[in-house]
Amino acid sequence: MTDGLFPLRRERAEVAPGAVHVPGWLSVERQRELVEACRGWARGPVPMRHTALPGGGVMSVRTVCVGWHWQPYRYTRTADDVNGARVARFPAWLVELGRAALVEAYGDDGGYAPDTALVNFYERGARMGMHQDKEERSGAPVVSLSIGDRCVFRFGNTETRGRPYTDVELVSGDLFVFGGPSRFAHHGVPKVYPDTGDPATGLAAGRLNITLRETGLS
Ligand code: MD3
Ligand code: FE
Repeated sequence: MTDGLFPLRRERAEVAPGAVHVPGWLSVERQRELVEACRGWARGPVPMRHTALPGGGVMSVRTVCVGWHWQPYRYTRTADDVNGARVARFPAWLVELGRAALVEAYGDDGGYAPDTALVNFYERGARMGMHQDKEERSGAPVVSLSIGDRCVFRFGNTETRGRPYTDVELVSGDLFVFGGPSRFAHHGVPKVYPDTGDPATGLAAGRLNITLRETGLS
């Protein structure tokens, strides 16, 4: 089945080798807990903000990091591009959630030990251009959790930012795991559909994405 032709596919699928989409993995209750946790991280010690880009622009999404702070294009323990504070520590329950995600996707957690989470918030009109995540020194999978408004997630290839790519609709509660040959593929979020989330998650508007990663740093 081709996602581009069937954007409403809502079954589990391996979109590319190592890239597993599990629709509806998070219960509404679990999503509500995650929204609350993200609200806490967004307040501090490092406030959620639009990341400044080296070229002078800012990203349209707002981001807060947990465990390690990501800035273009490195990880640090302190948020030197925000307020200099040490980022929030990475909680044990989030390690367990990451392992459960890998068991769900691959049948085995592979000793997964995520130590950073990037929380992205998409307000109306926010998007994310095609990019690779390659600041991590580990080839361990990335776990992505979506809450709130539906979006188009574009999953590309490791060679170029352009075609070929596959568009997948991500809905509140969806899990996506990117491991193996998919770990360093280009990807982006070209569109978010406003007011398509379920307020029962605690998110009245917008889209929240949480990614768990292993930095390979110490
Ligand atoms: C595939 N976030 O934070 S999640 C990011 O929805 C990021 O906010 C998007 O891209 C978002 O870097 C997409 C899906 C995702 C995240 C990381 C990946 C896919 C990935 C890393 C490698 C391969
Ligand atoms: Fe990314």
